[in-house]
Amino acid sequence: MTAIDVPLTTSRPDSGPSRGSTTHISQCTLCEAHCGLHVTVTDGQVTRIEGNPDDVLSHGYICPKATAMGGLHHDPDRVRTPLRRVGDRFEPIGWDAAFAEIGQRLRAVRARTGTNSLGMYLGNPAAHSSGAAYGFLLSRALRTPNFFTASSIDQMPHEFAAWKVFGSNALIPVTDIDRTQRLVILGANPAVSNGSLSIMPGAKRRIRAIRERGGTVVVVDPRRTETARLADQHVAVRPGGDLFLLLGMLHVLLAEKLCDTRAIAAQTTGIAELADLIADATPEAMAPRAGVSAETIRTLAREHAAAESAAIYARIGICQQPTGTLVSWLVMVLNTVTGNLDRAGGTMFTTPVADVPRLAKRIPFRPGRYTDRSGRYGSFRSELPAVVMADEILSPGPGQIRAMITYAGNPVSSIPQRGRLDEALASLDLYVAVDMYVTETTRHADFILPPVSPLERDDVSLLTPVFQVRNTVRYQHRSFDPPSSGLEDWEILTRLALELLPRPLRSLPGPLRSRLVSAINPLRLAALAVATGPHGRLRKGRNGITMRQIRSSPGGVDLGPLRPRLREVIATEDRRVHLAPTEFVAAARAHLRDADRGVSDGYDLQLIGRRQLRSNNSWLHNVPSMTGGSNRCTALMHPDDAASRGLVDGDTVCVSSAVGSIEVPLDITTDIRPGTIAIPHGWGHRDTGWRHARTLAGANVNALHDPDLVDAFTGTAAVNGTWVSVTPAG
Ligand SMILES: Nc1nc2c(c(=O)[nH]1)N[C@H]1C(S)=C(S)[C@@H](COP(=O)(O)OP(=O)(O)OC[C@H]3O[C@@H](n4cnc5c(=O)[nH]c(N)nc54)[C@H](O)[C@@H]3O)O[C@H]1N2
Ligand SMILES: Nc1nc2c(c(=O)[nH]1)N[C@H]1C(S)=C(S)[C@@H](COP(=O)(O)OP(=O)(O)OC[C@H]3O[C@@H](n4cnc5c(=O)[nH]c(N)nc54)[C@H](O)[C@@H]3O)O[C@H]1N2
Ligand code: SF4
Ligand SMILES: [Mo]
Repeated sequence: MTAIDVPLTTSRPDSGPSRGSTTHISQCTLCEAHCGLHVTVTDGQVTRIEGNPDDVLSHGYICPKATAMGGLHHDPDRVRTPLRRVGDRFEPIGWDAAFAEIGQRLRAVRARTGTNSLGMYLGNPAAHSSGAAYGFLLSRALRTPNFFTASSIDQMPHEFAAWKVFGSNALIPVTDIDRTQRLVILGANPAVSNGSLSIMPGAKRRIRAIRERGGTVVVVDPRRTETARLADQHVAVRPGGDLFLLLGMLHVLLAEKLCDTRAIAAQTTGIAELADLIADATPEAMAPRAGVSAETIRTLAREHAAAESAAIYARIGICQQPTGTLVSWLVMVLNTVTGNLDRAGGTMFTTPVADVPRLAKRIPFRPGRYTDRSGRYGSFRSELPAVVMADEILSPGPGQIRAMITYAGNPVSSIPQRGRLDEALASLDLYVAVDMYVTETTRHADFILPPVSPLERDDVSLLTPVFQVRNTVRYQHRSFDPPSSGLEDWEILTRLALELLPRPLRSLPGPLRSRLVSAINPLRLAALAVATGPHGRLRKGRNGITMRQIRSSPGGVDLGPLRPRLREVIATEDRRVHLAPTEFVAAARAHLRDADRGVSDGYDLQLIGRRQLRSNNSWLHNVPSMTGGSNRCTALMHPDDAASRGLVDGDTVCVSSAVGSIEVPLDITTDIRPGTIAIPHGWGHRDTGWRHARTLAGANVNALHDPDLVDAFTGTAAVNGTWVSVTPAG
């Protein structure tokens, strides 16, 4: 373990009865919410995990997944030492030997076929520790265009829209849920997910509070979700119908002069182009395409305009669509034209400790600098969409990927790829996985490099505060000392990056190298970011916060509610909000012109996703307490659709699309819109090292999704709305 230049865990004696117990102030890092935890350890075992009531953002809330932090830590299947492939088995190898051999083989591939033949995929949990920054550092050291992340099956549409509208992909406005009087949720289920890009641990309580203070909550979703149950109104939009719903709302807002266009024009451009675009998009014209009545569209618009404050919060349901970027753009437009951008109770930019929104103005950002080899996708955020990864590995020719690193990702499960990624990863000259499990993906690796468990690391997340619904900063204390040979992700990634540097740097003597690596440890960088950030000592003098303060506070430091800062952070050249980017208007026009195709090539149902409270993408099914009960991979179907196919509850059905088919049990419910079925992702773990997960039923829903069906602007996989048919299995 490289020495970390900060004190170890701050722990306080347990007030409970068991002797020899220590309770640590920690954080759950399974999702963006990073809920504050009290982790009690007795004789080396996690014996209790509770919400930290002092946590300045989660206030004691935890979801049922929090206890999995203990399950993961003690999981006998978790990889704890570096592994090297020998034939069809993995054998332990020492860290130094692993880095030396990987370095030598990476450099050999680079010498043989060039930097373009190196590739990297960075997955979701990377963003839940400081490791993410070092992952990006490693991608730079690889100097390859073939860098992919889970963002391209996730939030890229929001980033692309933010870049066009506000001038930076980092400027995604956050929903001010705690002060709004009207919340419209579009394609998100925060009661289960606890918010993403508007991070709101304890979302249910926050949503209930809106209604308790006399406000209104509306959920627009093809399924009556756990969130919809808390709302005043549920609008069962047709999958992919959001574009038309929002265009219809915009028509009403402008045609009925419900917005103060003069005030809007002062800080924006494009209002006239918008008016022109929606001239014929009447609620009556939009209703069939949206699958929502004209009256509902009209009322949604009027009530939004009339509310004291209002926010539309849109998330993954609308990103994973062919119209993802357009819908994300229209959400920004509607929030702006109703006067709800940059005001309390609307949508606002955060003021986080590390001032990413402000820094974003200075970071050079050149989208479209290069493309994938087919020329279909331009780079965005210096990466290419993950749907092309299999092709970039399998298709011969210059630039074919021959060596790959994956970090905290399971793309074989999480990406639509027509089942080709297995073959692709197996065909590489070198594949290195930075992960703590043998998964659908990492089982193909030549080396698996496991980080210590999340309960064994101290950390401060600088990324999640950028999207929190309140400005805070919190410290994650370790609950266990790491094993003496354990490395954290950032150290593994830095060691890999060093192997790509010229000889004098990569062959430094061990002690010197350790000093160099520890000099850039994340806690040091965080201390620097805090000191120089908007709340730090350099700006605020003695009133500024310090790392010492953050570390010693029992639940983090509260930095106040979101505050108006559009003028300060806007990054467009003319410092105005661009409401009508030319290419968005043109694309929206094309959609309006297109005839509605209704059903598609004999497939008569539309498949959407579904997140489950005790699942976490693909990797929590090995913790037995997280499985069973309702947490199963089933297809939700409306009783009318079941009856017309002669299907009954519990039947195993075959779900087929143009690209594949899977078998799953049927779960019949009126909660889903007729014509739609919902299946969760991340299931089907047969060929992995997850001994418990392997025994569970379930299938990989991404086998049904076509990697060529993507959001037009970002290549984000459009997994919501895939046309399928359902028949009895067997
Ligand atoms: N328990 C749990 N929490 C999680 C995760 C998890 O796996 N499990 N994953 C985390 C991650 S990585 C993320 S990105 C976030 C995501 O957080 P959310 O965005 O809240 O994710 P979902 O619950 O998938 O919500 C998407 C909703 O969109 C709806 N939908 C599907 N198609 C359409 C459509 O065409 N239009 C509209 N309007 N709605 C549609 C779906 O029915 C679903 O209710 O959650 C995070 N939190
Ligand atoms: N059909 C469909 N597909 C989807 C989605 C959907 O809604 N529908 N949602 C998409 C979304 S929003 C996301 S974010 C992606 C996620 O896609 P990915 O990021 O590719 O996959 P995960 O399932 O999150 O897998 C995470 C991996 O990281 C490992 N891991 C966990 N913690 C750590 C850590 O601290 N360090 C390291 N080194 N490894 C760690 C786990 O063992 C696991 O192998 O899935 C996407 N796929
Ligand atoms: S919402 Fe649940 S999984 Fe996410 S951080 Fe909080 S406790 Fe962990
Ligand atoms: Mo995600």
